[in-house]
Amino acid sequence: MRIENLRKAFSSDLDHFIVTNPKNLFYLTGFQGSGVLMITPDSAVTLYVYSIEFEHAKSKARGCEIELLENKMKIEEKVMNDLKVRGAKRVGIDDLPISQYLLFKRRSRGMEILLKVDLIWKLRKRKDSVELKNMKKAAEIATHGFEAALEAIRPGATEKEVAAEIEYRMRRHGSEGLAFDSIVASGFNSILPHVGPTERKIRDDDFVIVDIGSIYEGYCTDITRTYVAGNPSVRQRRMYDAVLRAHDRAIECIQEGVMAKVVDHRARQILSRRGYGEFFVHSLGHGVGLEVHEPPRLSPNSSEELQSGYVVTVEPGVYIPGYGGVRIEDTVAVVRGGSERLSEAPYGLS
Ligand SMILES: [Mn+2]
Repeated sequence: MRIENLRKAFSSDLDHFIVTNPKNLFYLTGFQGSGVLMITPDSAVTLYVYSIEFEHAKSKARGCEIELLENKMKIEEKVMNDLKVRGAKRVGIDDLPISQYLLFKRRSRGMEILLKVDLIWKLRKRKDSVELKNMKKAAEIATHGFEAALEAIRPGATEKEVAAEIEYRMRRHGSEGLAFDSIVASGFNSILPHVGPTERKIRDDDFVIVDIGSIYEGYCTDITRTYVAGNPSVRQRRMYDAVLRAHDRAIECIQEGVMAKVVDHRARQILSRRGYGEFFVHSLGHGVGLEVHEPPRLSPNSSEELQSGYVVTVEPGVYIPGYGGVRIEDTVAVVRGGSERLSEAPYGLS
């Protein structure tokens, strides 16, 4: 079905398509590993793999024939030869390292090789019900991670110790790994949106930003909560409330047909009104799926319109140099009539 959708998408412009990116291979066939998938204008679809991946491909790959390559043969050579024999002229290719692109290009012998990264992204951006179910499960696993975080965050514990407890708990609840390196950033570290965990010991009045992601059936989640190790001060509460309000209002304006930049603007507007505008230093969010950072971006200069099935993060943050930072993030699906938060981790500073 997905392969058929891709064929429909490319056939007005291209005669063949080759797929190299492991996430795209997984999306289209169910097999994630190294190999090359060739999609033809008729019904033939071939997955080329070496013997190291052969059994794996045989058990997982659907909707394609599997062609075993001899180890001495270069995969790019074989694919380009077969394309030539088939009379290919305009061949699309997905996202790949430039070194591999050149290996294909050098063997193109008159065929045009055209980078068509957007074609598969257009399909991957819209998650189907199975993908949404997996992403919900990933979010549920991360919720267990936040329970572990709340138990582990106390004055004297290091950021690394807290991260270890979170990661262990997520594994115990079925996470296949980490969607990205966990962030546990306390005190002054919390003003750096992407740093930590370090050996720093958490102190009584620290903000602690916990930004974590689990993986289920290949699908990632990305969620952030901010806590205070002791009793939050009035200033900390004021900051937290502003970020939570920006987060809630932004989620409320997510629906099919809304421009991504409008959602970003909503959050920015609320933080500005409360005097925090200059401290919101990144964009509001990004798509999530098989990868933790996917299109579309929710940012001031995005030209994308939200569609049902898109899954995005909403993550406003305020980072005050010399003081501390707060970020609250959820993974949200665009659904008919509005949006749905996939994550259920509770809010609150402690
Ligand atoms: Mn994120």
